[in-house]
Amino acid sequence: MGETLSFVSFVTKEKASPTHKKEKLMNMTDWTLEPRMREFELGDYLGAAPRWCPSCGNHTVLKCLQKLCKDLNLPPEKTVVVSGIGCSSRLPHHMGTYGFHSLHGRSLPVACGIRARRPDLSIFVVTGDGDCCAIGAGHWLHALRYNMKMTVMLLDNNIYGLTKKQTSPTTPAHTKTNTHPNGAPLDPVNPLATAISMTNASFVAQCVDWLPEHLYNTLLRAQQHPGLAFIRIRQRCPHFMKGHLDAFMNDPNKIQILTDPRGVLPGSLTQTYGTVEHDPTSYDDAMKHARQTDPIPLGLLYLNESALRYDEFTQKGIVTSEEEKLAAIEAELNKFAIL
Ligand SMILES: Cc1ncc(C[n+]2csc(CCOP(=O)(O)OP(=O)(O)O)c2C)c(N)n1
Ligand SMILES: [Mg+2]
Repeated sequence: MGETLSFVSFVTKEKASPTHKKEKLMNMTDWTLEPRMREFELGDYLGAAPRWCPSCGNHTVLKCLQKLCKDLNLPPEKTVVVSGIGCSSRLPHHMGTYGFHSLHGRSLPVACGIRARRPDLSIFVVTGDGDCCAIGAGHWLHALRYNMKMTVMLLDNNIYGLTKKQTSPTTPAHTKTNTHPNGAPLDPVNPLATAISMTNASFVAQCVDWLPEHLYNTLLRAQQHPGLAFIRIRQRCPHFMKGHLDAFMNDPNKIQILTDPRGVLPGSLTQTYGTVEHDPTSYDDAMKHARQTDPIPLGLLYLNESALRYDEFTQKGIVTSEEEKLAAIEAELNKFAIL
């Protein structure tokens, strides 16, 4: 009612020319159908309340991802978080964006499918060490090679968490688990060295869950990368791997920050931890750091910005007109014409 009154008073009091009046009226109401520039808040990225154990590393990853989306003002309807199965893979439920909680080991083929058809979306993948390095290992390697634009977070707690403590490919040898009560017999897979060695891999970084500033800066750097950014996050599992990373958390000498202008911003970490200059474009240096387990190297280990991107090939033809699509179908059918 208030609005109507002010509208009437505006029309009657105004003594201007009809064109001027029309312009004024147009300005009063925005009739354009274009969506306006929107500012998002942290609350726009909140989903269901997380039910992970207290001090599980998944909480840090969730918070960093939500803050990143907010800081980059990513529209929630243009953002998708894809996961497999595991405690970590529940993360999409806790985001206020689109999400795809897929099958065990299948986050990457789903994400690659989305990327192939939706160049406009921001894609984040969350996968556990079992999900990625065991059942999903084939998909993992080929996704690295396809190098489609997306950020892949390997939440590596060195155990199958959801199914209650079975040996995963990254479980340290001799760890007693439900599948190996006398201790895991084999040395673990090294996800960093494996990723770097894959043909056409382009971005491999490492973080730890208890240093959120560095994790956030790594996600930020990954977003600037044109291809697949693979981030291994060393992660606590307070229930099934109690204290397994305590030594690294409690002793600053057991963390080493890799620095380079092309790498991850070290932020305030340089005040506490030792740094080492590292050229991420050197394959040999990247491999050297990938094999280093103590101290844990943090930052961008490997970068190859000229690696080919498979999404650039698969996206060809998506924005063709109806006529062009019909002509393409005709051309295909004509191949079978009997002359
Ligand atoms: C095809 C298939 N095989 C096995 C399972 C059982 N399963 C569910 S989660 C999981 C392991 C999860 O471990 P990880 O990927 O490390 O995630 P975390 O729970 O540690 O975050 C397994 C074996 C399943 N759901 N589907
Ligand atoms: Mg795990």
